[in-house]
Amino acid sequence: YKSREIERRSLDVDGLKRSFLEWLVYSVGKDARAATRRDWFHTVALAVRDRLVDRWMDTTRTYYQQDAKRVYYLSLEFLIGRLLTNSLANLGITDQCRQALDRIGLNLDDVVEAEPDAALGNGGLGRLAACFLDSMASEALPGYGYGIRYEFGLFEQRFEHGWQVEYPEQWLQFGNPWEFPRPEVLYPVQFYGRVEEFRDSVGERAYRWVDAERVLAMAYDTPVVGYGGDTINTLRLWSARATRDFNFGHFNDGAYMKAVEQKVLTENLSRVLYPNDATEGGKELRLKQEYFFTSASLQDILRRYLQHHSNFDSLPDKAAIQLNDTHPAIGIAELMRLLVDQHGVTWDKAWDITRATFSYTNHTLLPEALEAWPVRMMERVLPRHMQIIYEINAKFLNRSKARAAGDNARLSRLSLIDERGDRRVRMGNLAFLGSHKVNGVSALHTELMKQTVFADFHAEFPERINNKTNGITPRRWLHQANPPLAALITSRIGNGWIKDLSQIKALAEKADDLVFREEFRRAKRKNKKRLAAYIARQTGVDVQVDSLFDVQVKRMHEYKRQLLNILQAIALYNEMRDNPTVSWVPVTKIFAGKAAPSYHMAKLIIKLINDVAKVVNHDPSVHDNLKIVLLPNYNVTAAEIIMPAADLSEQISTAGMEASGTGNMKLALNGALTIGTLDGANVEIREHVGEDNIFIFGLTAEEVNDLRASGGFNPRDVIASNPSLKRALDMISTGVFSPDDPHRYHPILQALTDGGDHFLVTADFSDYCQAQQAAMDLYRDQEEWTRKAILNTANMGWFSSDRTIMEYATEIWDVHPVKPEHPA
Ligand code: 26Q
Repeated sequence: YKSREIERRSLDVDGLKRSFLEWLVYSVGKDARAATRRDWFHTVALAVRDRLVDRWMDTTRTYYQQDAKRVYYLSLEFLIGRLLTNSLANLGITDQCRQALDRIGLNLDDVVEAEPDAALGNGGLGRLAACFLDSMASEALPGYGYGIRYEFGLFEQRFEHGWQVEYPEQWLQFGNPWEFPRPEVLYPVQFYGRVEEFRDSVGERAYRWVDAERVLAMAYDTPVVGYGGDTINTLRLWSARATRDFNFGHFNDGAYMKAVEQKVLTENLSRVLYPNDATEGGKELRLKQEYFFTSASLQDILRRYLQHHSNFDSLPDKAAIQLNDTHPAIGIAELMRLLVDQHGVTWDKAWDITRATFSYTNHTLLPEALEAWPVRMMERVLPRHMQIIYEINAKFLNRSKARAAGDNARLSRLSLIDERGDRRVRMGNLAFLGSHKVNGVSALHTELMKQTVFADFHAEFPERINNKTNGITPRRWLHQANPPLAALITSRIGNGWIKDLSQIKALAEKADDLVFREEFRRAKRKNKKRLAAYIARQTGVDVQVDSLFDVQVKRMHEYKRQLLNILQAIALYNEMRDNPTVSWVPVTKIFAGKAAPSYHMAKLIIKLINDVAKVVNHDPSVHDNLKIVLLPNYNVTAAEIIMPAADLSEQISTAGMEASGTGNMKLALNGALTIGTLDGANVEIREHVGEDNIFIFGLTAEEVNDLRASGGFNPRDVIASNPSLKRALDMISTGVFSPDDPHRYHPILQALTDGGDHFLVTADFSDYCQAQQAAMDLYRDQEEWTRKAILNTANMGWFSSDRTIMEYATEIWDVHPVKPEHPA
């Protein structure tokens, strides 16, 4: 028994090896000859998990004993990806683990490949939440993530005849070794029913929610290992369970099958992640998901608080709750309900506590992406919350009325209810009003918030809006994803950068060092070879390792303008065919990204890229100087292969539309040069890397705004005056890329012409092509290109999510690092 205990903690090669063999036999239930790669993954993960548990409990106990202020990050998405490499690296036992596996005749890299990619998110917002978890743990901040344990993550994308087809993503199929089910951590969550008014013990009007349906939320905990392995925080995800009493009623009636059916329906609540990264209006199940996890999280937060306190006065001193977009914004009404209805706090006091506890991050200005739930639905699903929202609104509008001085348009814009058409609850307004701080995710985005969606609220509460420019974790996005470059950096400046990315600045002086440049290129080339092999495996296309790897990887969206990129590719293809004797810079255009299943235009753009790729890649007249690939099923794992291998980073959204971007940061940190518009965090990337080391083109946000406002833009004129654009569009419209269906791309051409080209693809085309030309010209000068690439890496230190998270901690949450205490 004693030796077993030591075994579970040992970090040396022998101890790890013995642990692996023991886990394989006694927990996975296989012998070494019969074990599959997946068995070994489970074995290694379970053994590594053992090494976390003591420190995890130490961390949790220390927070409890010190009654530390905690921050709760409420997010409907956590795009974490794989955890094995991450856990090993943060614990600092990668080498030991590799050697231990060597001795069993196994390769760590193969074992790692058997882990499914946890895709509990759509894109930027979900990945940001995952980077924040890593940074909170690495900065020793008492931070908890709360979300949903979806049984199915983001769909798996395949291409069939060039079209996107979605398949269920069954990440839990073979079990999840990282999670700890907590069947005893169970909270009731209610839906439907009605509200009854009654008189409380002192004769005051009070309300209770009755005849509601009940669902249980059960917790699953995943340890979040900080760098160095000292702090280990918790990600708590909720899973829906049917209540037992509910089923028994039916059982006694003999309606057994009905009861089981009901149970399945109830548990659908946590079945699947919604695959839209912009709102699709009004799906009831989505509203129920939002309330389900928010209510369970708040009950859990209050339970923890009440272990040390007997009233709620100091809740804001002990808990900060961050709303990741409006998806958990119903939490504001829910905390009011819990305080007022369940715990007897007075309304005004409850409101002060609520506001002091919540803060809200906005991630988009797109009007179609601002959540607005139909009042009719809210009244049915969450009747008491609808009342509370009316009450908050009435009190607020009453107060504002005095200042609005008869400006009814202004009052109706401030209202929590959109009264136009079917009445809707504006979740952004609720989140703003119920928070003490509201932040945007880049400097430009935050300014635009003040000028557009929240202009009226900003006038009312000028201190509330603040900026927190996004960041990325250097552990996953440089240290783990890019071993060749990480090793090179460490060889020159030591490994302090992993924990404090600002130190990477010291590389800047090496940009003029010929030997360093050579080694930097060699690291990039290694990564490009790895990506080339991945491309060959995934698509069958062979690409030249020494071509310019031009990368656009992100969700498929019209505003992100993959269309602009593929049009430029067609124009370049034509130039190459027209001028076969010119010595062209070989270019590989790499795309990857999923489209929301109901977003037809985005899916048509996917088909277009695949159709163009097929023609170009098989045309011998371009002599392999241009290849186009669209990689299927972009996810965190694919990103870890792609980011380190890019030469050029495409960040070409219509200015004013991309809130921040975070792929832009991952690519620049890994030594890609950016070609981009002055949008989102690109603006700040330019400031940091220097304008000589980035290719900026296109209309600015202000120019876009003016152009749209004046209505003075006719895409047909622009097309007519640009022969290469006209030719590219003509090729699409005459079926050069779709001979089987020449009219296939009519909707795209329509949008670019009669549709008014809302995303200004034609308006920016010529400037974009010039910037592309400048990039290709520079690429001929490999020394100069490498110099600029190094300066990108060296100047990206500020974009660490450690910096971002410390700004949240000091300026919004007032939470402080707490060092875990380890008992002797
Ligand atoms: C809402 C309601 C119903 C169904 C789905 C949704 C939904 C889901 C996901 C709406 C939006 C999202 C995701 C948005 C997102 O990822 N936004 C990105 O956030 C990043 C992190 O701040 C930014 O860098 C990106 O610019 C922004 O697009």
